[in-house]
Parts: sequence; C-alpha cells; structure tokens
Amino acid sequence: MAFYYIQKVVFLKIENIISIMKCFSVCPHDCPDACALEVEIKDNMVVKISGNKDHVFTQGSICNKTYFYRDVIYSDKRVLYPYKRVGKKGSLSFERISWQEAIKTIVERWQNILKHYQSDSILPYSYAGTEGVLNNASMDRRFFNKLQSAQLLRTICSKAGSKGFELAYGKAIGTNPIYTQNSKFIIFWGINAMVTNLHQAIFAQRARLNGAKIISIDVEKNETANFADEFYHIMPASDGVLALGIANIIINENLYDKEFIESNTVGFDKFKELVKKYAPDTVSKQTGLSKQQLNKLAIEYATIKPSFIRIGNGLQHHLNGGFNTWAISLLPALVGSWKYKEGGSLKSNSGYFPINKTLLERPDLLNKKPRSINMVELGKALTDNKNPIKSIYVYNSNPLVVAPNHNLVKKGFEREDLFVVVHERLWSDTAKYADIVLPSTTSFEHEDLYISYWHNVIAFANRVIEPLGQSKPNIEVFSMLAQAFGFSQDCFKDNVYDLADQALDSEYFKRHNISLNRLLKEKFIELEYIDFPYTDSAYTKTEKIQFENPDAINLAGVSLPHCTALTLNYPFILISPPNKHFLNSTFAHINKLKEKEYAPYVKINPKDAIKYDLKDNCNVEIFNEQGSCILKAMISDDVKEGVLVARGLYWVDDYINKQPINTLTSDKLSDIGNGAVFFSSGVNIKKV
Ligand SMILES: Nc1nc2c(c(=O)[nH]1)N[C@H]1C(S)=C(S)[C@@H](COP(=O)(O)OP(=O)(O)OC[C@H]3O[C@@H](n4cnc5c(=O)[nH]c(N)nc54)[C@H](O)[C@@H]3O)O[C@H]1N2
Ligand SMILES: Nc1nc2c(c(=O)[nH]1)N[C@H]1C(S)=C(S)[C@@H](COP(=O)(O)OP(=O)(O)OC[C@H]3O[C@@H](n4cnc5c(=O)[nH]c(N)nc54)[C@H](O)[C@@H]3O)O[C@H]1N2
Ligand SMILES: [Mo]
Repeated sequence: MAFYYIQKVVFLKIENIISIMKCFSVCPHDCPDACALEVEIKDNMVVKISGNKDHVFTQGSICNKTYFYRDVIYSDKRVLYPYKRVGKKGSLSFERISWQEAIKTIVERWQNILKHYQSDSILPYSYAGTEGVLNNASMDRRFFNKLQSAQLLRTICSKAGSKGFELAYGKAIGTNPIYTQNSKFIIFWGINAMVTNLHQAIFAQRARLNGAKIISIDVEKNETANFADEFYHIMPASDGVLALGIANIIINENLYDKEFIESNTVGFDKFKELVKKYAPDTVSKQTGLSKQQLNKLAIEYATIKPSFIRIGNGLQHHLNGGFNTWAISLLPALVGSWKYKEGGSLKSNSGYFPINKTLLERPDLLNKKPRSINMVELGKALTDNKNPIKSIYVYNSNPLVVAPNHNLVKKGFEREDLFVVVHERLWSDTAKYADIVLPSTTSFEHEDLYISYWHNVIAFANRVIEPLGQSKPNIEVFSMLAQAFGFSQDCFKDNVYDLADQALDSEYFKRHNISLNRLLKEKFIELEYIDFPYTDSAYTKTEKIQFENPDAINLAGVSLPHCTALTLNYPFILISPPNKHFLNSTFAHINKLKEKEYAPYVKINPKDAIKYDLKDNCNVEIFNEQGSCILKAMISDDVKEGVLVARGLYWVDDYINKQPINTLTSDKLSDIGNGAVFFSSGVNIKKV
C-alpha cells in the first residue's frame, strides 16, 4: 500500500512538472519598472507568477502586487461577458447580452447622437490600465479619429513635470538607471521609490553599499524617507523654491561648474540674477527647512560626485508643479553632474523609444479639429449643459475612483441622457455606471508590445492563456466597432502583429535591426543608451540645456522658473499619494492586499490632533466645498502641522461614508502642461 502511495505521488509530481509550462510576459501596469515576468501555466490556468531573471533592470524581483495578479485574472469581480444596464445607474443591475447586441446597440446609439449633435459630443476616456503600447493607443485612436469624436487630453499623471523637464532639456531622456548603482549622492525628490519604483530603490541600496549617501525630500516621512540616510521634510509645493535656494547657496559658495555651464547651457546669467531672490532666510521660511539643513544639502549636492536626482511625480501634482520640476531639473546642469554617466537626473526615460505613433494612431483620419477635453476636468465636461457630451466610452481607466472632484464626475455619469460604455476587466466603480459593459482580457490573455518610462528595454509578450469568458482586447473591440460603422480603410483590419510591425517602423529600429520577428524570438531587447545625454547637445531648440526658455512665456508669461510657494486659503493641504499594495485603483479589490494597508486613513500631526481633539483611530471628517470624506485618523509626526496625508485609492465602498478621497481633490490645472494637481487640495477637518 505504502509503495503504491509513494509511486502515485512520484507519478503525480512528474505529471505536474510535465504539464506546467513556463511562459514569458511583462507586467502591464502603470509603473516605471515594467517588470519582465515568468508565468507558470497549467491547463490554461496561471498557477504562479515570478520575475524573469534575465532582464537587466528588473532582474527577477517583482513587487507584492504582481504576485497577486492572479487575483485580478480569476477575481469573482471579473467581467466575463457583455452586459446591458436594466436598473438605475450605479446600482449594478445588468443583464447579459451577446457581443453582437452590444456592438449593435453602441452603433445605433452613436448614430442617433450623430444625427442631432456634433461628432465631438462623443468622448473617449482612457489612461494607462495597460501600459502595453498597442492596447494603450493604436486602434482606439484610429477609430475615434475617423469618428471625429472629441479628443481627450491625457493629463492625469505627469504632464506638468514632463513639460517642466522639457523646458530645460527638450525631451524625456535622463540617466541610465543601471549606472545609478555607482552614484555617490542620490536624491529621491518627491518620489516614494520604495513603493513606486522598487528597482530604483534596489539600485540605490547597491550604491549605498558602494559608499553612496541617499537623501529623500518629501512631505511625508514615508517608506523611502525611512530608507534614506537623510530626510528633508518640506512643506508641500515648496520644491521649486528649495531648488532655487540650493542654487543660491551653490552659486554664492562658488561651487557651480562654470565650464559645463559655458559649453552646454543658455540663460545662466539671468538664472543667476533670479536665484538671488532665494536667499536662505526666505527659503527656510517657505520650505520649513532650517538654514543649516539648506546649507548642508546644497554643499553636499555640489561636492559629492557623481550626484543623481530621481525626480518624482509627487512634487509636480501641484498648481506650481511644472516650474517646481523645471527648477529641480536645472540643478544637475548647475553642478555639471551630467559629465558623469552615474550623475544627472531622471524624470522619465520614455523619450528613448521611437515608437511610430503616427502609423499607430493615424491622425490623418481626423478631417476637422474637434474640441479637446482635458481628462482632469471630466466632471466639468460631463455637467456642462451648453455643449453637452452625449456619450462616453471608458477603457483602460477607472474615472469614478481616479479622477479629481469625484462628486462632479459622478453627477455627470448619473445623467440619464449620457450613454456610457465601459470596457473593463472588473466590475469597477465606473462599470457600475455603464449602459453597456464590455469584458476586457487581462494582459495574460492578449499580445502586446511593452516599453518603460524608467528603463530602455522593449519587449513583446504573447498571450499565455486563452481569454476568459468572452473577454476581448481593446484592439479587437475597436476593429469590431470600425467594421460595424462601415469604416472601410485597411488600417481597421490590422491585427496586433501588424500593429507591432507598424510601431517598430522607424529609422532607429531599422538601424538597430529591431523587429517584431526578433522580439518574438528574443522576447526583449535593450535599446542603446546615451551615456552622456547632455554633454554635447540637448533636445531643445538651442540644442543647449535651458536655464532660460522663451517658450515658457507662452505657457506661463515668464522665461525663467520664477518659483513661488503655494498658498491655499484652507487650514490644511491634503496629499493623497498611492499606497504600496495598490496600483492606482487596480488591486484595491483584493482583500489580502487591503489587509496589508490597514484602512483608508489620514495622517495628522499630533499638534493638529490636540487642536481638533482627535485620537488615533477615531473617525475624522475631511471636507471642502466639493464634499466630505470620513477617514480613520492616524496621529503621526510623519506629517507636518497643516498637512494631511491619505494614501491610496480604495474602491468607493471601502470608504466609511462611500466618498472616495478624490471627492476632495482639485480639478484645477497646473501652471504649465495643464496637468493634474491632486495634491494642491485645500481642506478643513472636524471630529466625527
Ligand atoms: N505601489 C504603487 N506603485 C505605483 C503606483 C501606485 O499606485 N502604487 N502608481 C504608479 C503611477 S501611475 C505613478 S504616476 C507613479 C507615482 O509615483 P511617485 O513618482 O513616487 O509619485 P507619488 O507617489 O504620487 O508621490 C511621491 C511622493 O511625493 C510626495 N509629495 C507630495 N507632494 C509633494 C511636494 O510638494 N513636494 C515633495 N517633495 N513631495 C511631495 C508624496 O508624499 C509621495 O511620497 O507610481 C507608479 N507606481
Ligand atoms: N487622489 C489621487 N488620485 C490619483 C492619483 C493620486 O496619486 N492621488 N494618481 C493619478 C495618476 S498618477 C494616475 S496615472 C491615474 C491612474 O488612473 P487609471 O489609469 O484609471 O488607473 P487604474 O485605477 O489602475 O485603472 C485602470 C483600469 O483599467 C482597467 N484595465 C486594465 N487593463 C485593461 C485593458 O487591457 N483594457 C481595458 N479596457 N481596461 C483595462 C483596469 O481593470 C482598471 O480598472 O490616477 C490618478 N488619480
Ligand atoms: Mo500616474
């Protein structure tokens, strides 16, 4: 009997080994790291997800969230079939329909709208649910261009900062992260890298073992602040002032790199004049840092070489976010740290990938100039009676949770006359407001091309399992819609491989012999890095790094980064950055991850807690003219007086009063780039 049992176990083990397939994939979520994955499949089921060890940058380690990706794919909240709404909007009363009926309904409703309204009363709404190049932006753009729908300005993430960096350098190209393992002074500025860019934190740790010093500049004493050797706890949105204050000290101490400035930059004399206004006294008051701290930071930054600044998104989600980023990004030029391949700075490296967007998106299909809607102002757009949006098609995004001014967005989605289509993987808070819900594949069920905004590896991942239920990828759905509309151009017949070929149809990829065929064989290819991106020329009009840039006059009325600290007429400023275990609102339905995050809470300084009679763990109401949100109080020195930090985007039902954090966030636009200013939100508080 025992022998039989042992034999059976051995046999089962062998059978298991034989039937488990290891496949290559890439994490599709909106994160700088774009990790290469190894996925184990048995009987068309994903049984295990781990990191692919051969990837130069992600090296086989993945974050806790990605381990839980199976809980997205096999969630009981997964949308598996098309549905139509049969009850009240937002109520989750839906009836299953066929794909044929779903497409027919959409086409009929849109054709009816087109009879009575302009074509730009139909609005596409998407962001980065998948970072896959093709399912993110290709057939969808073709379709909406041909339809002459409204154009969406995709500004929710990093527009202010990208514009700020561009004013100095012209393009989103920075340091090769691999070299930062040998930097000697690393500043994490407004980035919680331990949470949001894990592999950069790993590289920094290696640099520390090689003798580097790590700095964090943030408004919350968070994971990265604790990881750093020194933490500079500053007042929100005072970063530009701090950067110019650092420049002031460096110039006064004669520690700037005259030679580098002379050969590689323009506008330094005017910049030098400007920074005179940012003397330590003023800067100390506005940033909340002492003069000693300012001095130490400036001197160390200028003298410990090579120094590297990782510029985050936190500091640019502010009304003055563009100028903050411009000012910070000039510091490496001031001290000449671009002369070292381990120096410089990195805001985004997305500029490395010469994807042929014109071929993918076909802007030539637009024959008029439809109106543009800024996605940050979605609530306003949906409640504007003068020029109404009559239909919205949401994919790759969850606006009922992620967009600012939630109650206005919700009011829009509640409109009975707004025809709402949501293409989703899950029954998200947005799907609940749809008239038609379409089931989306997850990245493991479709093919795509992947790039990164941190490293320079391009990859192609085939599907590793067949689509669940009747789910379909974005590309296929837009081809079906184009066909149903009778759009006859050949480009609507392209499949995902055709699209991948077109994406790679650029002079650069040809010169480097990078093709889909090669990617299918090799899975991923590292592009050529520019070791010294700014020592010969920059990507600006002058081909120099611009301390002064006349283009800023059109954007903001001045040609230099005149930074000012922020004043909001409220007792508190609310900062709501991402937490560790969710990726924006993705993964936030998974109980095991929610447990790791405690609950929707708000950090409050102990002095403020006394003032408002708040105890740890009590309920506190945070409110402004847009609404109110009840959170658990966490009394902590991690935040300064007058600053509140509420981490994470939970699904609406997880908030005590069913009002998500974005109820309170501002839908105003940044100084330059018309970007989101989530963190420049003024609020009041009271004990519940
Ligand atoms: N785990 C996890 N990783 C993520 C995400 C996620 O949701 N979860 N989201 C992904 C996405 S879409 C993005 S854009 C990135 C964002 O990742 P990051 O670039 O790290 O940006 P944030 O997390 O928004 O903010 C970073 C830090 O800025 C701080 N901050 C806020 N205001 C200021 C300020 O005025 N000055 C300074 N110095 N600091 C300030 C916040 O407290 C926060 O600690 O992360 C990506 N990675
Ligand atoms: N308060 C506050 N709000 C914020 C932020 C913050 O820090 N604080 N961060 C902001 C930032 S930086 C960003 S980038 C945005 C992110 O906003 P979103 O891009 O909306 O991010 P997610 O919440 O991840 O929602 C993506 C949705 O796309 C779906 N999806 C995934 N893959 C596919 C696919 O292949 N096809 C289709 N059709 N759907 C798919 C997912 O299921 C998910 O529901 O949020 C912003 N909102
Ligand atoms: Mo983002």
